[in-house]
Amino acid sequence: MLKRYRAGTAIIELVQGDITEQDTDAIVNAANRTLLGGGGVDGAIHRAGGPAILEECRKLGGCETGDAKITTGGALKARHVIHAVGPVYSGRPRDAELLASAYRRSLEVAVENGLKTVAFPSISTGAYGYPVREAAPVALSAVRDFLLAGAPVSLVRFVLFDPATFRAYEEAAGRIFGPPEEP
Ligand code: AR6
Repeated sequence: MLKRYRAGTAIIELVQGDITEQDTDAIVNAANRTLLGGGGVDGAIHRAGGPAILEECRKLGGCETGDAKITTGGALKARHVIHAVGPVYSGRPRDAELLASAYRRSLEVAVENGLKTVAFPSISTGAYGYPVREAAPVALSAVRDFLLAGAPVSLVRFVLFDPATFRAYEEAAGRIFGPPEEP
């Protein structure tokens, strides 16, 4: 399952799958403020990437909510992992600001490191409880706005783990971008 949209000269893709298998320049981790690992996609990335990632994370001194920091990709196909911290859902307007910031900061860190292709999971919609129907338009709009501002990133791929999450992003993308490009 692959849906493709355009934002300026960049491509935004939605796929259902496992982010640890992506061959983009960077994959983004939905981390917590300690950056010392956890469950969900964080656990999967550290398992697949091996101990080198955690060793680097220990030196980063944590990360604020809405911010992102980079390490190498260890044994992953992706050469880099960008560890982003989304908000724990509270139902307040600030949630959307912090979630958008986590996406934007991840892309800024990618650009600072010369990276052109980035894969994201659905940040905050697992353990952090952000309803995916609310999170998807925030995530897609934040990425679109960043790309439309002329950032030198050619591909942003959302790698969505389960069918319900994929559908929520597909519906939001239809509202934001219109119909997907023909395959
Ligand atoms: N590939 C892509 N997406 C995945 C994968 C995978 N391999 N595994 C899970 N997901 P979560 P959060 C999806 O809970 O809500 C951790 O303990 C998952 O189905 O991983 O930001 C951290 O250390 C869901 O759609 O992240 C933090 O403490 C999405 O990834 C906390 O969880 C996000 O779910 C962060 O919570």
